[in-house]
Amino acid sequence: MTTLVIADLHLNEQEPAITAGFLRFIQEQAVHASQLYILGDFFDYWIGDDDPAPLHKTVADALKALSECGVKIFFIHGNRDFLLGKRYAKQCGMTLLPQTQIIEAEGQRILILHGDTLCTDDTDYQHYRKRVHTKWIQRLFLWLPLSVRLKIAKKMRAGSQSANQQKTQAIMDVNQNAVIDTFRQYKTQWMIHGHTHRPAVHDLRIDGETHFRGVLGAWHSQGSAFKITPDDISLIFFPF
Ligand code: LP5
Ligand code: MN
Repeated sequence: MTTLVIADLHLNEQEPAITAGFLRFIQEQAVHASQLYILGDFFDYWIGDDDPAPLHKTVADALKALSECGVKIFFIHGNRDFLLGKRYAKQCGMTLLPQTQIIEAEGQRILILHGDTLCTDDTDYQHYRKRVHTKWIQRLFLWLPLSVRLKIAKKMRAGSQSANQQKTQAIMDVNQNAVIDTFRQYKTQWMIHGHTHRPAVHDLRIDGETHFRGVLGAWHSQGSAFKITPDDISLIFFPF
C-alpha cells in the first residue's frame, strides 16, 4: 500500500485550477492509498469553520467521500489555516494532529510537520506566530463577525506579502540547527515538511547517522506529494 503526504495547496476561489488538480489527485491517486496526510496551508487562509464559502463544501465533500472509501485522512495546521477546527475536520472525515507528529507509514517511522517552526531565523514571523497561537486572541478573532474577520485576514495576507519582500531567501528557509535539534529530539531517520516551497530531499549526517529531510512543493502550477511505500519514500510531481 501507499501513504501520500501533501501540503501548501493554498486552495482558493480565485485559482480553480488548483482545486481541479486536487480533485483529480483524489480520484486518480489518493483513492488507491491507505492514508493521506495534509501538512497545512491546504487553504490560502482560514477564518473559521463557519465560513460558508462554496469551496469549503466542495473540498469537504471530496475528502469525506475519500474517507468513506477507507482512506485515513490526517491534517496538521499550517500558518494560513491554523484556525481550521474540529467541526470542519469532521465534515471532511479527517483527524486533526498536533503540530509535530511521528507517523508509522507503510512500516516507516517519519516525523511530519508544517515546517514554519523550523524557520527560527525569521524572528518577526516567530513573534507573530506566538501571538496568533494565543488561545484568547484566537477566541476573540473567531467571535468577530465573518465580514470583519475576512477584512483582517486580507490585511494580514497583504502585510505578510510586503514583509516577505524585505526578507532574504535565507531568513525564510529552515535553520539547520533547528533541523538537527528536531532530529535529535524525535530520533527518526526521516522528516517531511512543507512551508518553504523548496521541494527537495536533503540528507544530513548527525551523530554518525544519515537523516533525510523531505520538503514538499507548493501547488502553484503542478501538484507535489511524497509517496511512501514499504521500500521507498519519493517526492513526486504531477500536472493538474
Ligand atoms: O503566508 P506567507 O507565505 O505569505 O508567509 C508566511 C508568514 N506569514 C504569515 C501570515 C499569513 O500569511 C496570514 C494568514 C492569515 C490567516 C487567516 C487569519 C487568521 C487570523 C487569526 C488571528 C488570531 O504566516 C511570513 C513568513 C513566511 O511565511 C516565510 O516563513 O515570513 O511571516 C510574516 O509575514 C510575519 C511578518 O514578518 C510579521 C507580521 C505581518 C502581519 C501583518 C499584520 C497586519 C495586521 C492587520 C490586522 C488588523
Ligand atoms: Mn506555510
